Amino acid sequence: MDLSKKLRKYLIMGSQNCPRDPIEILKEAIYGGITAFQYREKGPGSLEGEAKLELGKKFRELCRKYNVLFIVNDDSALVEPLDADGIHVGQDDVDVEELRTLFPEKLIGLSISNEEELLGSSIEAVDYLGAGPVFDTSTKVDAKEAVGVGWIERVKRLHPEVPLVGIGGITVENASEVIEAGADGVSVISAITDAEDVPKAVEKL
Ligand code: 3NM
Repeated sequence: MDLSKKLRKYLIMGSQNCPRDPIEILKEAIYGGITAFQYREKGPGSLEGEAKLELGKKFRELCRKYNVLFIVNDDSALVEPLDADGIHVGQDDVDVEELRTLFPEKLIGLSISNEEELLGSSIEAVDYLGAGPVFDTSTKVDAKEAVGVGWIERVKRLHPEVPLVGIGGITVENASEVIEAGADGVSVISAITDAEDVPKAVEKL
C-alpha cells in the first residue's frame, strides 16, 4: 500500500459532526471517492461506551467493503475491537512510542501544530503526520491558532519521507493550496459533513 496515496482525501467524522444520519454521510463520501476515514467521536454531543463502539462497527464495515483506510482517533481501546488499520493521536494523547509498542502492525498518525512539537516528537515512531490547523476552523473548539500553508512546507522540508496531510479549515476552495505546499492529502470534517452535495464536494476536493 502506498500510504501517501491512501491519505489523499481523508474524511474525519463522528456523530457530533453530522447534521443528518452519519451512515448516509459516510456512504455518500465513499461514493464520492474518499480514500481514508477517521472515526473521531469526540467533543460536545459525542457518543460514549457501547453506542460509540456500535457506530464504529458500522463505519468500519463500510470502509472495509469499499477499501477505504479506517483509522480511529485517540481511543486505543477501539483499535482491536474495530480492527482498525491505525490510530491517530494529538500531542496530549497517548505517547506515540508507547502506541508503537502496543500496536506494532498498525498505522500511527500524529498531529503537529508548531515548531516545538515538530522537533520534540518521535517522528520515527509514526507512519504519517497531520499538520495544522492550516486555516481557521470552528469545528474543533480547542483548535490552536491557524498556521497557514507555510507550515506544510516546513514539516515536509524536515521530513520529506513521511506522508503528510493538512488539517483544519480546509475547503473545496483552498484544498489545492495545501497540496501545492507539499501535502500528500487533505483531511477535512465540515467541508464534507456540511456539504449539500457530499459526493460532489469530495470530487471537487
Ligand atoms: N484537528 P474542519 S483542526 C479535528 O489542528 C481537528 O489538529 C485539528 O475540522 C488540528 O475540517 C480539526 O471542519 C478540525 O475545519 C477540522
